[in-house]
Amino acid sequence: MLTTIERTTERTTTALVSRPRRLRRTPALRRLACETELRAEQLIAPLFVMAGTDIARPIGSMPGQSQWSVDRLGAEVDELVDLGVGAVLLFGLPATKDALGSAGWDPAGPVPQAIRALKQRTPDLVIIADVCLCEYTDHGHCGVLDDATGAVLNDETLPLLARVAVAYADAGADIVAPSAMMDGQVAAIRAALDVAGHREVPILAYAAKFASAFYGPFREAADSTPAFGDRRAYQLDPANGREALREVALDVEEGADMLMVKPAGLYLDIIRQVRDLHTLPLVAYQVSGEYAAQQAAVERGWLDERRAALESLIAIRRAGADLIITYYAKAAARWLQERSVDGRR
Ligand code: PB1
Repeated sequence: MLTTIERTTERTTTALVSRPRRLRRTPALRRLACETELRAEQLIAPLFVMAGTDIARPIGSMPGQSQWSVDRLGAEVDELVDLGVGAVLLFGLPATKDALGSAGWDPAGPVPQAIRALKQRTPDLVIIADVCLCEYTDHGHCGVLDDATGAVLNDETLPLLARVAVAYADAGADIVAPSAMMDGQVAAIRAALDVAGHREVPILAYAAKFASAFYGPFREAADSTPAFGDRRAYQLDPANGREALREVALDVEEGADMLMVKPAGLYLDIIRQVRDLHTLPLVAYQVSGEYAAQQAAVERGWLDERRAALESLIAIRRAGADLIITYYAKAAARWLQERSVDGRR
């Protein structure tokens, strides 16, 4: 004798029109129905290269990441290439700093040296060079300062960023990536590259880069913490989504070849809107603080490193990023390799 609840349930189940769980029943069906792909080729590994020799110095705030001298960088890059990682993004730590950041355009500096060495070792590896002054200035800001007010001078910084970009292109960089958030930086760098004979070198614009609380570990790794103040007078307010879209549109107008949103995890809405508004390749940067926060939870046993990392990367891809700059690049490429072997989803 069926009770009222059982009768009702029986009517409901027989009347069920759709059963979405049918496609989640087995790993094979889940693979078939998977909507968002994550491949090693879509990952870009940030690397810190410093002056000196025989240095592979772990970064305390970013477990698994190191500062490399050029001679020690090669073996790390070989691993990335073997794992199929799409590209590397180089940041320089110079031997000396000054108010203008002149070590940035020194052809003997760590980044040009690393570019030449890596191009010799692995000619096919895509090398992206971050273009900014903050790693090279003794005050840690991304541009030159007004002596009286301490403000970052936009127009005076542009030719210096252009010199850095040309120095990296001269060394053989495949792509330059201006991250200073100066108005007009893409146009200035494009003009300088063309005049210097680098018409074919693309620009990956850090188009929507927010004044985020999640850059701390990077600043420790790159020794680029501002000596005073902050970057809110040139990086975007996290509250301003529409302003970010205006910045992206300006970089497209100035000739950007690729666009970036940064950080990533807290800015999936911006990634989605930029994806829907523009057709250029879209890169998202999962920044140091996003990585460090997850790793801290992993170290406390609160998160499963592999599952949490891959989920965070899938989310960025699902939001619309074609490529992801991530400190998980090597680990994720390895997990993806293993998964393609054991078929786990
Ligand atoms: O991983 C990160 O936190 C990236 C930090 C990023 C590098 N482009 C900038 C963060 C900062 O504002 O210090 C560096 C600015 N040129």
